[in-house]
Amino acid sequence: MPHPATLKTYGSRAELHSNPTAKRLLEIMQRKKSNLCVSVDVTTTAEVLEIVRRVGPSVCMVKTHCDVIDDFSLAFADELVRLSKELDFVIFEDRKFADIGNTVSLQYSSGTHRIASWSDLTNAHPLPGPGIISGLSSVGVPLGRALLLLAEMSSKGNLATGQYTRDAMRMAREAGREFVIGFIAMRRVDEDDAAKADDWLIMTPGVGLVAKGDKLGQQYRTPREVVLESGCDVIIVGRGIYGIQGEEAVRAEAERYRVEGWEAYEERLKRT
Ligand code: 5BU
Repeated sequence: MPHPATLKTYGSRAELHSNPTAKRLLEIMQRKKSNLCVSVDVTTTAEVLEIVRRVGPSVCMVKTHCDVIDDFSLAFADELVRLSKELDFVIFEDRKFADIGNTVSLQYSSGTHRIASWSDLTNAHPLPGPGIISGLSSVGVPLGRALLLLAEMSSKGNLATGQYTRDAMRMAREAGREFVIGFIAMRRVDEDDAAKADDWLIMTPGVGLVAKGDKLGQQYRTPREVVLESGCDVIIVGRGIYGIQGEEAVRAEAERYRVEGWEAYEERLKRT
């Protein structure tokens, strides 16, 4: 039996969310025919912006690691936000918060990066317990932001498996869907009856059409495996796109992944 979320269009699922970022993301996905998020893991603001301008038309979301950018500034963040409106995508800072509620609320709102001021979506490890969600939501909810919990990871030997993954799901359900909109996971982790009653978004890194992994434990699957076979909603691709040589080639590769991801989604909608 396919998971109910995998039989609905992204557009119709927008109505099942009250969180403004979740709604906007699903509407963008439908409008741009894209379930592709590009992860822009380069170390200067100029490179980030150049890649975003190239891949922007093909993506529903751009993912950042702001702490790897040498010359990060709030002016850069302003430009990224401007591009997100012009080119119609959501910004996801992959911060992976992992501390007590009070500390993460400060890390989210303050410091050099002021993540909550420019990033629509961020993520957190459930490891510290539900206080991490409360801390982040006190900052994010008034701004219309959203959170994913890391229920699983793509890297070899990671510990987010079995009971830990189930507990992440339970923690999200108990927190409610005002702020937590889904999970980083490799498959539909929202598979029990209580979870299926709600609409959760599953976003999945470790996606590549060529390489099977890297030397540091990353593991790749194709868009088809992720979207059609595992029922995930968003594919997250980094080096597979921005690592291609040539500016025009980066644009073309993003488009290739968009088409692969969208065809897998259309195929899954046809199942009954
Ligand atoms: P890659 O170049 O496609 O391997 O980049 C993957 C990105 O997704 C990179 O920014 C990682 O930090 C991120 N990621 C991941 O690869 N695996 C995970 O489980 C999580 C994030 Br959570």
